[in-house]
Parts: sequence; C-alpha cells; structure tokens
Amino acid sequence: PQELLTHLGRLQRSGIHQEYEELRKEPPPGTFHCYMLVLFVYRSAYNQERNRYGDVLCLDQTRVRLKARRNERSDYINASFMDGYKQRNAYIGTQGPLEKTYSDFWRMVWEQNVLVIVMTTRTDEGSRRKCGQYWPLEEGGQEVYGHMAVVNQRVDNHTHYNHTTLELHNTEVQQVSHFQYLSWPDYGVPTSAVTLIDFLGAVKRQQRKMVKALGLQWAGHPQGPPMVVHCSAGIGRTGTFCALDICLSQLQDVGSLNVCQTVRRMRTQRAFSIQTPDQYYFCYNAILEHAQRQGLLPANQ
Ligand code: PTR
Ligand code: PTR
Repeated sequence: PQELLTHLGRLQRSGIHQEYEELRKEPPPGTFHCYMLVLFVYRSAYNQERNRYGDVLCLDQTRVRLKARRNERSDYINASFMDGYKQRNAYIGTQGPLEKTYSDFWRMVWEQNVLVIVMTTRTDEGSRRKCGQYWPLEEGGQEVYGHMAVVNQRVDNHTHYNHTTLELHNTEVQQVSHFQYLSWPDYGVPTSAVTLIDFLGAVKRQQRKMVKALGLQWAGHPQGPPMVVHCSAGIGRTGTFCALDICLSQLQDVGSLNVCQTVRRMRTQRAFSIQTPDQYYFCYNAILEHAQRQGLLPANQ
C-alpha cells in the first residue's frame, strides 16, 4: 500500500490517465476471425448479429464457445474467459444479453456450471436500452429461454444492489445467484467506491458459499466455476469490476499489487477492457480507499 501511495503521489491524476492512454494504444494481441466474411459468409453474419455493439468483438483465443449441438448454426456468444488472481478463467466477461441471445446466455451459464452472475448496469439508462430483461424480474416469476426454464425464487433489495435467487430447470435443477449493482452509468464510474467494494464482497461470499455447498463437485477447485460478469458492452464496467477484484485479492494475499499489469493482461483476454481514463483512475482510488478502511494506510492521505 505504501508503494501504491508513492506511485499515486508520483503519477497524480494526469499521470494515471497517461498510463491508461499508453495501455490503450497497445493493439489486442489476437484475432477476430470468427467474424471473417471471406471464409464463412453465413456464419460470420450470424455471429455479427449477435453482438450488441458492432465494434465490441471478442478475441478468438479466449472466447467462450457454446457446446456443439445438432442443428445449431454457430457456437458463438460475445463472451470471453478472463483469468483472476491465481485463478484461470475466474470470470466470463460478456455483453448484456440481447433478446435474440437470451437462450445462448442461459445455455452458456448452464454449460459452464456458473453459480453467480454479476450485472453492473441497469437495463435502461435514460431512454437507452443497455441490456435486455433476460431473467424473470418478479418473485415467483418464470420464463423459458430455449431449452431452459428460469424461475425467480426470491429477490433481496439492498441500497445499491439487488440479489435475486434464480433456479435453472434443464436436465437437472441448479440454483444461480444474480447480483445487480444499480449505481454505475456506462462510461462513468460508480458513485462510491465503498458501496462497490461492499458489493464485490457480497458477490464473493456468495460464490464461496455456493461452491462449498456443492462440496465434492468442486473438491479439486475450491474457487469454483467462472463468475459471469456483464454490463452493456461487457468491457468498460466489467473490466473495472474484475480489475478491482484481482488487485484487492493480490493486495490481501501478498500486500502489493499492480494495476497497470493487471489491466494489460486483462485486455489480452477481454479486448478493450476498461473504457475510460476515469474508470482506470477509479481502480487506483478504490484500492486506496479500501486500504485506508482496512487500516493498511492512515486515512486522509
Ligand atoms: N459502440 C458502443 C457505444 O455505443 O459506445 C460501445 C460501448 C458501449 C462500449 C458501452 C462500452 C460501453 O460500456 P460498458 O462496457 O461499461 O457497458
Ligand atoms: N463505442 C466505443 C467508442 O466509440 O469509443 C467503441 C470502442 C470500443 C472504441 C473499444 C475503442 C475501443 O477500443 P480501446 O478501448 O482499445 O480504445
């Protein structure tokens, strides 16, 4: 933390913005072939239609592939595996589902054994649709998406987020926790670092609890399956949330961290992660605030 403080002091806000601009200039180190028109005209058009934003694509090397099924045209979903702190594929970063991708989304959740979904956007911001209403909103509600029925069992409203317990009915029944953070506009930063960090804490506790409850299934992998994290495009707020989780875990484990390396690595897996200089600056600030709250640093520095 002291190092971080020195780094922050040295860089100041403009320096941190500069650090971000340097990162942003590095091109994504992979390919976007699954959209190539030349080879598979039909399939690439199908895939493109399943992107919320035509300019936010996912790298071939890390994209999540839906499992092959008869009569299925494509294995495509705009979603990428991302490593966490000392954990491969800790997250799946993805876009806010579109109506035509609801069933792909739930298929992915099922196939990857996902237990926790993190949503850091509202469905609508102002008059703009940021994400589809891809789960039954009301307690007791039920919707069918492709081969899957999703039942809303319970909604717990907190000041800054909602926690919904969902039940997936497929060949078996599986519980999934859905966490929606409510105070984070896209291209912006959350209104408060403390509430976001509390939210992150609640998410992690729930993931641990669910993995533990499943016992044997995750015996060799105590951290469990990937968490799905999404916003609207799945890059700005999603990247910020995951970067914060990684840095705080590292801080707790070894007492140091590196925001720049973390984000650089993340951008090799989920291209374009973290969209604005302020989101990048927010990571530093949130970590500092957290370190102060934990008594790792004196307050008011
Ligand atoms: N082209 C889109 C746009 O309209 O700006 C891309 C985009 C949208 C990129 C939202 C990032 C966005 O933010 P987030 O990843 O946090 O949803
Ligand atoms: N809607 C975004 C924009 O207009 O800024 C689209 C975009 C997405 C632009 C990614 C650039 C992006 O890449 P990078 O974050 O590397 O600049």
